[in-house]
Amino acid sequence: MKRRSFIKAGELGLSLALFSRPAEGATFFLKHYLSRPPKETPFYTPNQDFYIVNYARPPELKAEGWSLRIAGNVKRPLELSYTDILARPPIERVVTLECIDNEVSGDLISNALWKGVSLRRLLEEAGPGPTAQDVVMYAADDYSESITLDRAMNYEAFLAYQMNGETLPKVHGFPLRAVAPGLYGIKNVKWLSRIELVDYDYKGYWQQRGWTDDGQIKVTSWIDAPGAYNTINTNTYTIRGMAFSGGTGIGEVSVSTDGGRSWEKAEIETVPSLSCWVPWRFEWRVPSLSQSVEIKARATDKIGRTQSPLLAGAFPDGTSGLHSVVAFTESRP
Ligand SMILES: Nc1nc2c(c(=O)[nH]1)N[C@H]1C(S)=C(S)[C@@H](COP(=O)(O)O)O[C@H]1N2
Ligand SMILES: [Mo]
Repeated sequence: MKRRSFIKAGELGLSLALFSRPAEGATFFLKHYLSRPPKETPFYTPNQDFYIVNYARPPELKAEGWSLRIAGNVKRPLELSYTDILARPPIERVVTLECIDNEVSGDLISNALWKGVSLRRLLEEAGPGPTAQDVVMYAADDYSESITLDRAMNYEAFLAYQMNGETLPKVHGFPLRAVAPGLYGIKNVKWLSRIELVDYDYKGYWQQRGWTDDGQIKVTSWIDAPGAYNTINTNTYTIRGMAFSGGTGIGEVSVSTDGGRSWEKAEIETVPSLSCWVPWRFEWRVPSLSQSVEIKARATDKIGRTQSPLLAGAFPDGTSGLHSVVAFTESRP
């Protein structure tokens, strides 16, 4: 990576020298060296392409001999084998996972159809004590995280053993992982070994280091096409991308082709759940002018939260900002 950009910097000097006007030289450089093809984001991410974030080596677990304990402040502690889990009524949901480290338009986000058992159902079997506050999830790699009992009961959280119709792959948490719609990846604990209900606000590994306890996903959207510094010389062009809100569904996406001065509504696709990303598109009538344009996207969810334009890094509660892509249009006869 570093070496590539070093060579490019050298090429920049060369190509700039070929032009009398520096601005023209810069445009030439952007078009020819930094242009990136449009991105294809398939609605369902194939398992082999699904992003992975592991803090340790994935533990080698066998379904045989593995069990999940549900204990702590519950009336009837449970110990469930893999076959016990599979014997419970299954649920299937389309949920997009996003890492809290994902940059706006980054790659640490993927979408799958998951199959598993409702966490609410299992907790009801165990019977939460009246003073229980947090549901702590412990994993075989020594990771642990918590969600509130309210989150566990009322936001369709589940424990998944299948991903896109296949047995949950080892790197994604085999035999069983949590899927917590609306909450960043950190709360979606893989390789589950034990669930404990506690009467206090449990601070997991990241909370002890100042990261968000709540973990609610921020509204985001990004542009897949055009790619950076593409040249567009057709009369119309389909600007497209994706939007995601966590668990609240996308209500609206707007697009600007003038750097954010004016906005127009994009078309959004109908998707199978409120907890997955949403493809959008905008048919742009391309001006017949030789110019650079800055394209931006902005999403609003179904409960009226709008994507924040403020640039934020991942710490402490997730990135924000508007994705922007610079492209070049050309005058046409
Ligand atoms: N046990 C365990 N669970 C974990 C992690 C981990 O390292 N260990 N990483 C978390 C993080 S930061 C993210 S973003 C998601 C990633 O899930 P994936 O690798 O299946 O995409 O898992 C979460 N659950
Ligand atoms: Mo993450």
